[in-house]
Amino acid sequence: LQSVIAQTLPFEDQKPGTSGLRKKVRVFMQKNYTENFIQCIFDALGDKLKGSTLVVGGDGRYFSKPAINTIIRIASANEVSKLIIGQLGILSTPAVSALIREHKVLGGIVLTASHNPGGIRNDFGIKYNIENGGPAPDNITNSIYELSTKITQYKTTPTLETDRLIDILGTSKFNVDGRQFTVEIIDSTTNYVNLMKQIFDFNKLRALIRGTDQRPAFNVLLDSMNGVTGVYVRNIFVEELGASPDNNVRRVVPLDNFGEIHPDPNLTYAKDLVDKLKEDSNYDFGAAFDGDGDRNMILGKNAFFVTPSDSLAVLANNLECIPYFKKNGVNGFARSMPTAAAVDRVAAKLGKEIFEVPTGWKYFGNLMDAGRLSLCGEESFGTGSDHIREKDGIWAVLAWLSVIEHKQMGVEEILKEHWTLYGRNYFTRYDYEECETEGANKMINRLEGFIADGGLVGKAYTALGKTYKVAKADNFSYVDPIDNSVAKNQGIRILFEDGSRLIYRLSGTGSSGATIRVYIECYEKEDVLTDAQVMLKPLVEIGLEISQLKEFTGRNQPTVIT
Ligand code: VG1
Ligand code: CO
Repeated sequence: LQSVIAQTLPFEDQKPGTSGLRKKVRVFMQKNYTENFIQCIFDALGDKLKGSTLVVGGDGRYFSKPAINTIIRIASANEVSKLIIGQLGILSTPAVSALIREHKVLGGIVLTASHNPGGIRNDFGIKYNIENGGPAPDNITNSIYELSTKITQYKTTPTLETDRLIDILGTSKFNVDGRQFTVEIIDSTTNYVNLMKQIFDFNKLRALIRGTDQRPAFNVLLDSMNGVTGVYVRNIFVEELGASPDNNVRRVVPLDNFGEIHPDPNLTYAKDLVDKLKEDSNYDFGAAFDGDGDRNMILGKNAFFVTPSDSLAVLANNLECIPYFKKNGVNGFARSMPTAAAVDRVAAKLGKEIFEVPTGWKYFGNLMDAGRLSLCGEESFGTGSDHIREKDGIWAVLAWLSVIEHKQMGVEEILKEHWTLYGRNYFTRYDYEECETEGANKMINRLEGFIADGGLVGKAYTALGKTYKVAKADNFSYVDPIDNSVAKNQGIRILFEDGSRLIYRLSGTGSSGATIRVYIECYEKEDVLTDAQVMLKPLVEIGLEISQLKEFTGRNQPTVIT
């Protein structure tokens, strides 16, 4: 086969966001749009690309197959020596990360827009992961973007027959320009399932889920939301751990449009699961995952909600019951900046290092590689450890079940015990999705003005009888402790004297308009059982007042509250 050089023109909008390039499917379908971006990824890798192996796969959303075929042809022409691809293009984001590490390859390309809706009218995405298995750091995504603004040609092998190539397990070898090019189609779950077996005690988990002579079965309901985790859930929970395919799992067949739902595990988009647990008190536990399998939501009996910031803290406090940590020890903990600081209290008590990084999993990778970080999380339903370099929804559920098995306590009991010991960091996030960009930018600019002129500091705000005084206000900036790289303007923070926080950010994962996120947090030592929305109401009002969000966006209500 002979490769050719195809002429092209740059697109102006190929700047990767928090987690890769995400656009409407029709944007990716434009002539040369996907080709350009793939070529720019390869060009950004420079000399390392020649002779390399890459992993390719994704959540199976609409447009995955044509995108993978494009990657195969362009990779072959760019002297990549081998692609390892999940059958039918299916690999969860954590599974890609695990494969890159297992096979010690140069990197991987993940085809997903994660929790964004899929299907022809919705979103597609492409993300590059580096050799540690984690999302490419800013310097690489910036260089991909730079290249995309200048690209004039790409290399491809148009005659390489890709039809049904990814459907069947096995290895195909091609001769391209006199070099050998290999495509290996692998089972989507084998490697990941083996990794989970090494980390957790499957015998104990099976006893928990199936019950024993002494104990009834712990009744779980796992919701894959028609996303990629379905295949992993069936394999791990049904086949390995003996969960019932009828009663313990739901929506476990991956669909390319996620059945027209928003595959985002939170109280709004996974309301279906919440309602099921409320209706049926036979369930002891519920969990949901996002489209690409890196997010998780944990619920207890009657849909008792565990906020992700608390989930992280509880796991941090109980890691010793998981074989992986027993063997490897526990290094430090970390959270993204907007995540509530519950885990900080656990770190202080256990004498562990704690890191606060910008939003996005890519900022955890260096700390893990340096052996400083074992467990981390984000308020956006992301939890994970240094077993891979992505957050990991299934891992989080297995970790929670391990803690439950070890403590022989339910979810709500575990949380209440935790709060009694540490106090409670109340947290909520208000999302205003797809606002008009102009108004959202004006709002943020005005807040930035307050920070520049120092005007907020010392001011007192009162709402519903509570008064908060501003101690500090800034735009979060992070210096990576390992490579000293700097990430600026990562979110506006208003920090109050009592430790409460208000944070404002614009989302970097949306595909249209501007999504504003407002993060609200306070801490209570004694009063730990109040409803979070009630407890945080005064701060929410103050947050709206300071930002004038309603005036700038015309929105009276958030789209999603978590
Ligand atoms: C959101 C979350 C962030 C998360 C990112 C990717 O980013 O807030 O915490 O890391 O999504 O998650 P943003 O910029 O929209 O706030 V997912 O499951 O894409 O992989
Ligand atoms: Co995701």
